[in-house]
Amino acid sequence: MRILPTLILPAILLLAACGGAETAAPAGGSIADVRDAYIVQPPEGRDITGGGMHVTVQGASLTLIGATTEIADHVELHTMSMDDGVMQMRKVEGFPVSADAPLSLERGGNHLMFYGLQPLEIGDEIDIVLTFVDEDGAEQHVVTKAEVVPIGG
Ligand SMILES: [Cu+2]
Repeated sequence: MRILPTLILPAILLLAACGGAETAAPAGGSIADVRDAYIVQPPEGRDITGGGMHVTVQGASLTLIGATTEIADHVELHTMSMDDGVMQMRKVEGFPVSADAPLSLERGGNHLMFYGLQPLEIGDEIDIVLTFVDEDGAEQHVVTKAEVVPIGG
């Protein structure tokens, strides 16, 4: 089994080169791992919705700076807070994530907001491409599958 590491390494480099790797490891060595991603099915006739996921990082901290998906025109990073008893969402430029402080995006808190959605069916699995940047400004892309869930679920 000693031959395995030498076989696997070129395959990883090849995937990273074409941007297709699930977890790309740049020279800096930080690896982002994304789990449990979901997109909430919007009410009928609406094309805006929210979504979430859980992100952990091994190595130096990263910042999530954006997301794209084929089923939405664009995706924003939002915070949510209560101002005078009113829920307020605000667009932000990035969410930091480190080994000590994982990032949870969820309904009622920090979340992803999808605009210009195509129709979604409950249970659909949607690819989302997340862009992270490290402290040196190097970008890293992570592809994750998000499940479409009902609004009350
Ligand atoms: Cu929002």
